[in-house]
Amino acid sequence: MTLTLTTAGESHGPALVAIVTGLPAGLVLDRAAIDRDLGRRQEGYGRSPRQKIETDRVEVLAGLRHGRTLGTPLALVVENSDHANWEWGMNPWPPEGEAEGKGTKPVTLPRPGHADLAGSLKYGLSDARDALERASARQTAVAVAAGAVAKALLAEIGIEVEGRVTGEGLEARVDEARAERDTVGGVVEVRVRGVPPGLGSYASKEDRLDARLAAALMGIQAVKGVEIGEGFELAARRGSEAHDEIFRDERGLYRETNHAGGIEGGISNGEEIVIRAAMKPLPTLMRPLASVDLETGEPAEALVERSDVAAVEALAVVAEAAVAFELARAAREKFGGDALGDFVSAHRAYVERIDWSPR
Ligand code: EPS
Repeated sequence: MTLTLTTAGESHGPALVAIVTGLPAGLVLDRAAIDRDLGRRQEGYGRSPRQKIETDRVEVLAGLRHGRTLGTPLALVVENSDHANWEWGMNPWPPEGEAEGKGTKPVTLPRPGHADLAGSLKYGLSDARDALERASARQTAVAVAAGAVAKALLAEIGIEVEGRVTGEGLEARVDEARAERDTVGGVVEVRVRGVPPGLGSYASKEDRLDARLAAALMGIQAVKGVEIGEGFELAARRGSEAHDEIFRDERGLYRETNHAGGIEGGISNGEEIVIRAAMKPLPTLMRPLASVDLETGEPAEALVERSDVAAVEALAVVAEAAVAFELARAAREKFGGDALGDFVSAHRAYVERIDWSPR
């Protein structure tokens, strides 16, 4: 039994779509909780004025009845309200009548750092909009909805996932960058409590929980680095300062440190999972970088279009969703079950066998 997520949708197309398969039957979903995460993703300092156009809400088209999963594919939809301004430019079908609204002029000025150039070359595009629309981080809205579903499943076995921005002074950095018509990135951290030892495996590289979580985070737009536990810092330490010694008291086995970030040998070890992602500054600058007009071959300034100055706080929510989804997938593999109760019972039997409880 595994969990899968397939998404579709362009930034200014009619809607974003996700299909989640492999959920057990009987999981209660709370619409308000999903919408709350969609709202959290839209907040944050430095976001584009687009966030005022849209108030994201989830629609469910399949797999749910009266708020309970059916154990069948769950189909989620988040509409793009902004599509109303792009009806000609992003019409799935050849539009009728005069070109009108946004997206009608081909994009030929690739932004360094965006998918514009590489996407145009790869797919043979004369309008980089065909690349940038799907490459856009707008897509993360529906991934957050799927993540909220994963969090509901994880909560049934006592696992909690929480993302946050690390460091301080984001607002000042955003204000400064905005004034200079520039952009900023940042670092987010996701912590997961209640994960028993034993999710993931060293059997193959595809099974390793650290590799899977890293791939989940690297799959998010603008993420350029991932670190688990003390990650890069460990490289400079001695073994005696880098590993988490093992102790036992009346409650069982425990560690006093968590340098490893809760994963050893590609397997969760029962400690808190701690994982960080570094986001590069967004590539759409109001003071554009040097580029080349792909139509004329002449030097030019990169495309300027409405964008965020920073989306780091949004990334914290998106990263939380991505980590939750991947952990839910690992939990489905370990505990299986067609009915929610089977899944919960298998988890309970397992933690009893290994005599583990969260601290
Ligand atoms: C994005 C550019 C901006 C962001 C968008 C991601 O969109 P627009 O060009 O329409 O202003 O607002 O993010 C969202 C719409 C969202 O909901 O997160 C990009 O190029 O990645």
